[in-house]
Amino acid sequence: MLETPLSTLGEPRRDLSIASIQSTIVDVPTVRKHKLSSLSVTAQSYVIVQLRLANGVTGIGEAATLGGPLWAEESVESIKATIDTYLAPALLGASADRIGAARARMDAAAKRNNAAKGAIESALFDAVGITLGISAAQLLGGVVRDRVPVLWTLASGDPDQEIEEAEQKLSSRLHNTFKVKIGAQSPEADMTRMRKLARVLDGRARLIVDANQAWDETTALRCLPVLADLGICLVEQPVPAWNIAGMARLRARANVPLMAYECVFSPHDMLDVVRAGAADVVSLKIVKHGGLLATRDVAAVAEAAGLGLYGGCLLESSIGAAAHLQVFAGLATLAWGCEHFGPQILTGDLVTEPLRFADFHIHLPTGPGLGVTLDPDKLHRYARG
Ligand code: MUC
Ligand code: MG
Repeated sequence: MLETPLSTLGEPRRDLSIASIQSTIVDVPTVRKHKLSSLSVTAQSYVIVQLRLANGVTGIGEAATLGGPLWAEESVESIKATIDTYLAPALLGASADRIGAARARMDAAAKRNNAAKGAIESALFDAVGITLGISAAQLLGGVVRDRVPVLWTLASGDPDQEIEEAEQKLSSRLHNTFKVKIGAQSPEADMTRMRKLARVLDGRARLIVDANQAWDETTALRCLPVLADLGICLVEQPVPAWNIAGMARLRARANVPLMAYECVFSPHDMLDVVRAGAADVVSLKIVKHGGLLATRDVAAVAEAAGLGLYGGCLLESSIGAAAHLQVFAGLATLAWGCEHFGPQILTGDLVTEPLRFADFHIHLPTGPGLGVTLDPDKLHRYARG
């Protein structure tokens, strides 16, 4: 045995063996339609994991999806089935503080299924942190920053509505960077929309765009100079995830930095993007990478290659957002801030005390584990069926 698990230390409080893992599908309506290039949502679906230890502590985690199995392969239905049938049985009785070993057990029980694994690993960090009275960020090595600049995503497709929404966020000092979702309409219509947004918000806000893989290489070649002229500071995943060589060719000619998103799930994907010279920035996300530890692995590859880091989201509630913040808090650099707008786009959150947004930043919650507490009434209210 290489180490003494905390569960053998004698105090009953320290019995960290995993007693049960429960998963619940919830659907929470959004305040407005959120339109991406290939899907739109009016309710956001999650699987909430409650992982109970033998010492009585329960940790929570969340797996988010977008549009069923449209944004990625996993849907809430498949995530729940994978957790209940394969991942939970592989972990029952194991010691929760051996998170690396739990990761290996999950990988042996199911290939990929990263959102499902990420939700369970979040719950492990939460349960162990609560037991020890320290945050997940502390378990991961400690806090470098306790707040992160946070942007807002404009995604109704109607520029007048989007300007009104942006003005509201600016005047309440919640957000001064906006990510505009493009690709659901023609490139010409999107460029007209972007000209309008850039003109009205000029000098008061930074704009980035996210094409969600909508363009082919020639369309991207035509549009990137327009976006660069408008002062757009970052373009996310303009071409399909498979077209890493195309993204590298675009990057060589573009005057605007490119962010890799759908093309980077694993650290190996990250390495491929680095080798191809296909991106300036990478968007990190627990559901893509499969957990807090894996998110750090991807970040390490990107950092080693000199890429900028950006904290992505999949419209997580405060539970999933808190798990991300616990990782983001400990990264050496996070030059591009993050985008956790989920808690504000939902008509109701799932925690007793939502995350704090102030002065254009989202704040790392204080408190052990993930730092947020599941509200059982809300879980009940939004639970499917
Ligand atoms: C993405 O492409 O960034 C998450 C938030 C959002 O607006 O879209 C998704 C995925
Ligand atoms: Mg994106």
